[in-house]
Amino acid sequence: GERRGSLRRSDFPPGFVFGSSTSAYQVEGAATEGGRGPSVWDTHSHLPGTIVDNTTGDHACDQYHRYLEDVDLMADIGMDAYRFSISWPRIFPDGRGRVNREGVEYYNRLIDALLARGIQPWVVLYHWDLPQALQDSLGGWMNREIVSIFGEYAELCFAEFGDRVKHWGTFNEIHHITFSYPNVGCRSPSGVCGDVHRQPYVIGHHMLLSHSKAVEIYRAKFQNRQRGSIGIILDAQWYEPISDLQEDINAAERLMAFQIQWLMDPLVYGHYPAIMRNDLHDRLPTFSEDEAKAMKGSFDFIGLNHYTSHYAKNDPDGPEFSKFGVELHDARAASIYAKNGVPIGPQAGSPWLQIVPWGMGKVLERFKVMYNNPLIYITENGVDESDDQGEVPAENILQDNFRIQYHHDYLGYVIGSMRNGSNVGGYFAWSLLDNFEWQDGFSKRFGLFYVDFKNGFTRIPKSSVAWFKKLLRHPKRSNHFVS
Ligand code: GBH
Repeated sequence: GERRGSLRRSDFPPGFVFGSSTSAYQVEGAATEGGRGPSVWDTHSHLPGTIVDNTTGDHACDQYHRYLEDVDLMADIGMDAYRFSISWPRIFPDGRGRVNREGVEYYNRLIDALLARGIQPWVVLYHWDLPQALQDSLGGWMNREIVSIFGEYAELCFAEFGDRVKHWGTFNEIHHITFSYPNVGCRSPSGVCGDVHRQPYVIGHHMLLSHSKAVEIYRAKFQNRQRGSIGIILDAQWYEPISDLQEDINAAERLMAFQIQWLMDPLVYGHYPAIMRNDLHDRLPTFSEDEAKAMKGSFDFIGLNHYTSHYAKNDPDGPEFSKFGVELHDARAASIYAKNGVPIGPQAGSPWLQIVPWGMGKVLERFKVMYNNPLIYITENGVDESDDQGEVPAENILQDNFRIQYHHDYLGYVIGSMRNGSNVGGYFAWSLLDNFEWQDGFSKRFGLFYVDFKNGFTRIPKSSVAWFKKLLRHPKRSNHFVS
């Protein structure tokens, strides 16, 4: 359309950061190389019949061997930052104790390569790949002991990398993990399932405590000297009430609370929100006074992963208990993709992903109003092509005009939100590369670059690469506004 391609860096405030995101298990590969220990995702993906296309992340995008090439790709686009995660079992193969220097050296090389090309490393400590050893010996996130063990891992990372890493994220998507990790943890031979109606809230509780422990360590021992910032990454889609009925409006509110208030209220106020406590009673743990104190204000920024929006409908009995059904069940709400047969937005490759740019504005507005306008970075936003059998010819995928439109339109709402006062500091596209899309294996392609997994992992730019390059090639306004 008309507006397409019209975005410029100068439409964004000085210093606004553009980057792309990945995560360790989804791109690194080299699962058994460099002294890396196994994670719960290795175990999970190797169970027969688990991943839709029967693949694993053993090789993924082979970034472990190709990081220099990937850093060059980012530099060529003009990206300011790269958000990646550290594989915990690459640093601590047994989860704790013995440090694998080869793993530390890998991340040193990656960080140095980024900095050499003027790209800021944004590092996430936990993007789902728990060391299998901690699952086996402790029951993983179900055991409270993990809080101090996560603290040790975080401290090692701050000490090794914090001289060069100035942006840290503790957890990627606690909300999502707590409802999906049980499938992962439980299905692995050592899985500890426990009570499925309590488990998500116990896991989430331990993750919040682990987050605040890491922040406490960073602030006490590193932040003054290293001068970096630390935050947490939340996932939130928008839920639009399917009707004007108060019961549907309330259902949408509950679903938003399960994603945002559940985690933000502790981080801001030190306790869980009433809207969830009222329903869950003692299934929701509580924070001691000391824990609440440490939790309050334990972030410098919030990372927001946002992709899509759905309709919410009241459902007093709760939808049937299913893979992600605990949340819908407990929120007594149904998540619906269409109203009167009209989809909420165009369908992307993944069934759960409808293209609804205005939802970005709604979620940003909610953070601004509810939490006194925190600093937010959009840490993931993106869209995919389906390649279910892995047989769609590359040339059919490379012309990704719908992806250009997606980023253009969602960025339009980011700009609109900033004009309305939202404090947004940057935007990261998910993802740099097509990669291992968890349960969906390689059947969904979220990359700006196509990856030919069957032919030497060749990276081929989709059209969106040229679009981002054009957007980013203009001089950074920040250069003119150095204070
Ligand atoms: C992100 O989560 C992840 O951080 C990233 O690793 C991943 O590659 C990216 O999404 C793309 O999926 O299958 O209908 O039950 C985004 C939040 C929430 C999106 C759960 C997928 C699955 C819903 N995710 N949702 S469904």
